[in-house]
Amino acid sequence: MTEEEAYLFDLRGFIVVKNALQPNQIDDLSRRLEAHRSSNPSPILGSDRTILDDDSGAWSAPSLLELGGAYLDLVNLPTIAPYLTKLLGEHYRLDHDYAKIDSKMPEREKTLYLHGGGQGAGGPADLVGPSDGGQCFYRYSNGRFFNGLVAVAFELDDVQASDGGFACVPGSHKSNIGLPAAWRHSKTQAEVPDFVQRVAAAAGDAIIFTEACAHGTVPWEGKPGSERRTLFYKYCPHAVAWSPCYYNADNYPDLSAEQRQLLMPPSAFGSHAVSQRVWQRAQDEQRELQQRRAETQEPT
Ligand SMILES: O=C(O)CCC(=O)C(=O)O
Repeated sequence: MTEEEAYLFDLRGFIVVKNALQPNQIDDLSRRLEAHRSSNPSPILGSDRTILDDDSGAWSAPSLLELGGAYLDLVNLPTIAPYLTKLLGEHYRLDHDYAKIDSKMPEREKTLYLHGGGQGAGGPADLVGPSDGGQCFYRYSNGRFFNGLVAVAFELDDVQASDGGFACVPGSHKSNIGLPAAWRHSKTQAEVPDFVQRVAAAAGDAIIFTEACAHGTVPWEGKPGSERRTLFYKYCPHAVAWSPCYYNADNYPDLSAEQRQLLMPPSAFGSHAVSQRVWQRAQDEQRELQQRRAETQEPT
């Protein structure tokens, strides 16, 4: 992270990393996503959940990691990893992932809903968490960044600012006053307040933002038939969790040892050997439990 990028991240709450993905990676990600969409009418929302609950919507959707190939590479991409170390410290963890596809939608489904913002969270009704449990904080002190959740949005398509897509209230991650309710929702682009910055990006760029910055998705008004396909990988410091469940690295046999460590559940010691052993034991016990349940359900 250059001095200029650090300055801009602290000032605005986001930066755009140009060409974070190589053309062959964009092709691979795009091909696998389209293959999945063609056989699955409801696209993956993410993420892998060790505890599956069919009623819980997004929390029970499969992870993008199931698509394999470059989806695994994104976990610890060399063009992005140095930024994450700077913003989250050593031993940060991947908390959740999902794909988002923006296109012309019915009116009710395309509202810009600004969330996050203020010191920690955006107020009692905020999507990022009704209370500030530390999940979305932002701070810079002693020459270091501290973030509760850092999002990396990998763009697979070119997006002009006027098309729609990622937008935020620059600087709101340091605001002392929550976002006024009147500005939280915009049903059309015309309603979007003028202090909201719409961020353009090219295919292969990554927008890195702190979840503490008030942000959302501007209603899509790109060319007819156009889409914005964005892959979100969101990371926490090693002791922080945003999502209620954790990855099970055993579900993805092609992960490297380093990638497996990034899928660890939160703990004070990060991917320390002791925490790894404890987590391994928990996973082994869960597997055994599932096996015993299956055995007892078998017809006699
Ligand atoms: O569409 C976007 O880039 C913003 C997505 C968003 O609001 C989020 O990831 O919390």
